Formats: sequence, C-alpha cells, structure tokens
Amino acid sequence: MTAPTFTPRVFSGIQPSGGLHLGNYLGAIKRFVDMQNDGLSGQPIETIYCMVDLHAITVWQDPATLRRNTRELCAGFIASGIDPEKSVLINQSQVPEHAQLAWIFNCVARMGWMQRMTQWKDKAGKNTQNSSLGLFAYPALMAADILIYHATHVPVGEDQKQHLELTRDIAAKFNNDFGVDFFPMTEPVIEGAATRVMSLRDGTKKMSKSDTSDASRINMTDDADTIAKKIRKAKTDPEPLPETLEGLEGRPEARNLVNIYAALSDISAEAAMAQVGGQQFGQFKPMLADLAVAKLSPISAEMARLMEQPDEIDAILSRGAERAREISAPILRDVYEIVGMVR
Ligand code: AQP
Repeated sequence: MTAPTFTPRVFSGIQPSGGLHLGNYLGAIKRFVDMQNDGLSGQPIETIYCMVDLHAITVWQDPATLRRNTRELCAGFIASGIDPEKSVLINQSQVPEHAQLAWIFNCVARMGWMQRMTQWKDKAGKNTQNSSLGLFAYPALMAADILIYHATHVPVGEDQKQHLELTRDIAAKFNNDFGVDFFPMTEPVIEGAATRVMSLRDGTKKMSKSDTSDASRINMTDDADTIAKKIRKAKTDPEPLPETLEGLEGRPEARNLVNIYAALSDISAEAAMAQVGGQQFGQFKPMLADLAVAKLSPISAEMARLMEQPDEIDAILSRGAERAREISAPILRDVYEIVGMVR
C-alpha cells in the first residue's frame, strides 16, 4: 500500500449533552464557520462538523432529551452559519465507522495515557469506579472521530488541547506498530480572543453546560432580556477597566468580559482594549449586552424556526452521513487491511 497524501480536511464536533452556550459558540462554532467560509491560509478546505452523540452517552442521557438536543445542536450549527451544502454535517452514531475505528484505537491507546487526561479526572472526580468505561475511553473515540476522515486540522477550544495531543499519540503509535504512514499528525486550531470563555459567576472556571448555575453561562437559546440581565449581573471587581491588556492581569472576570467583547466584535483583545479601556463597568456592561443581543438573537430566532422542522433537520443529517461515509468507509477498509482482519 502506498503512503497516502493527506488532503487538508477539517473535522470538529460538539456533544448534544445540553444546550449550546456562548463558550461553545465563540470557542468552536464561530471558528467552524470561519474555516468553512475562509478556508485555511486562504485555501479552501473540506469541513466536516459533527454532533457527537456517542460521546454524550458517556454520562447518562434521557433518550427523548438526547434526541431533542441533537436536533437543537444541528439547528445551532446551521443558524450560526454552517451551510450543509458547503460542510458535511453529521450525527456521529449515523456513521458507524467512528465506533469501529474507536475499538481499534482502544487496543492501541494505553491505560496510562487515558488516566492522565484532565477531563477524565474532572468529570469522574473521586467516583472513578462508578464512572462508565465509555467516559474513560472518550479520547480514543475522539481520536477515531478525527482520524476516520484523515482530518488534518481540528478547531477547538483550549480545553480540548490535551485530547488533541492524545490523538496524535494514538496516530503515531498506530503508524509505528504497523510500520505504516497511514494516519496524519492532526493539528489543533486554537485561535481567536475567546478560546476559553469563563463562567460569568467565577472568572477562574470554564463556562460549561454542566454548571449548576444558569447565571454562569449565556445559552444560545436565551432571550434578549435574559442575556442582558446575565451580563449586567456578571461578577466583576470594583475597578474600572484598565487602559491596556496587561492591566487585566489578575482580574479574570474583567478579562473574560473583554475577551467576549473582542470575539463578538471579531477583533483582537488588544483592539478591544483600545475601544473600551478605562471604562467603568456601568458603561461597559450595557455596551457588551447590546452587542451580545445583536449577535446572538438572530441565531436563537433561526434555531427556533429550524426546530419547528425536525424532518428537515433529520434529512440534512442523513444526507451528511451518506457523504461522510464516502470518506470514512474506504479509510476503515484500509485500517482493517493494515491490522490483518480477514474481509
Ligand atoms: N467555555 C468554553 N470556552 C471556549 N470553548 C469551549 N468549548 C466548550 N466550552 C468552552 C468548546 O466547545 C466545543 C465542544 O465542547 P463539548 O460540548 O463537546 O464539550 P465540553 O468542552 O465538555 O463542553 P462543556 O460545556 O464544558 O460541557 P460539560 O459541562 O458537559 O463539560 C469544544 O471545542 C470545546 O473546546
């Protein structure tokens, strides 16, 4: 078998394990849209975006809620600007090659690698014995999601950096174990002003779906009043904003709001400071709230409209799965051949 050349290709996914929030939007989806429309370094690039439902069930999900969340996530992708004609939009469980390659990777990855994953430690906490085997093996499935398409670039938030490093380790070990140059060394794409959006209640904690406080996050389905109220009530310190970015050192809540402002405005944090440096929060917060409402309200309105057409969403996902399998099935066939499966 000749060593394949790797067509530049983007893959990324989000779990339908709850509603989308501003962190998912700024850290991931907005970047997905940019890569779909602008390509990579000016070159067009194939983009595949996924609702990773198999990942979601690593912790228990109510079946009806999971179904709804998966459709709502798909609506969120499309409402944010993912065009199902330009990008391949899929639900993970509809492309069986993800799970099939994950099994092979379960046999390549080492227990010690998984045990070092901070997300595993955070999510399992002290209760490792009672956590699902799937939660432990999560990064091997994530590696399979990416490598089943030979994806070369993965836009993610900063929290996924360690899993991307593990994906490279798995690819390298597979290549080495079988003496092939089969899987690419995928590059994480962690860019922009908001690669780690923090909780509105605690600037040292990531904004997250699983935070018990709804006030900690802006949900993509929040209405204008709720968005404005959450920003008004966001925790801050008593000082006005400094004149420069350096002055935000040691002020995580202020830094977070500036990053959100920058990312929503499509400018760097430095450029944001040139606009808002020196302002009191009483002036800055209403401006940020107006900006957030202006950017997010059209998305939530479009999500609501799309959710009234679940059949249309399902049809988009079926079409996406067909397109995805044209790429994934031949790659899995090659993997089985390399590993020595009789076909
Ligand atoms: N706060 C965040 N800032 C920037 N990016 C973020 N992402 C998540 N939170 C932030 C990025 O969103 C993508 C999908 O994340 P996910 O839903 O698959 O998993 P997650 O990171 O576990 O999301 P949550 O909200 O934090 O869920 P829970 O509460 O269940 O743990 C990824 O690219 C991620 O980086």
